[in-house]
Amino acid sequence: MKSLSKMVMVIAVLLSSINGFAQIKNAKTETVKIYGNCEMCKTTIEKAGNVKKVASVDWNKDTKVATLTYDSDRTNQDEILKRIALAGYDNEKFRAPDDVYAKLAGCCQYDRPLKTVAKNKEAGMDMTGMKTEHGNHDHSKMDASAKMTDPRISHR
Ligand SMILES: [Cu+2]
Repeated sequence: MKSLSKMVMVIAVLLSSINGFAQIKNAKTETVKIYGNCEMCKTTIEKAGNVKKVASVDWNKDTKVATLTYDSDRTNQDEILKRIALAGYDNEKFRAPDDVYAKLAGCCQYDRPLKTVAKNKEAGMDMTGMKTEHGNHDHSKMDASAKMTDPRISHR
């Protein structure tokens, strides 16, 4: 039994160091949709989202899905997605400022999600999503993210 639990621990440590999450405490992992095209987008998205020991972003350019791993005591999904939107990338929660999007390299100017589609289809989904999120929200975190609010990005 003793050697088995030791082995389990060793495997756990190995896995976490491979993923680079070893330094993130209170780690929470979520997957979110972030629009983008290529390897360059991946670099920009991940650089914008990553904060050493606090948040780690791994974006897949084929599926356009990012895996966020973050210290849930020190940050939240909104803060990470806001930074990514400010770097020019639309995502599930925030729309990037038009001027930042316009400055992306030509190959990186992904097809933006249509506003009308967002209204007809996603708006209903977002509403329910926001409601549940609101219910679970811890007020200290809400205040922290409110400070970061950039007038150029709109909450979808
Ligand atoms: Cu790109």
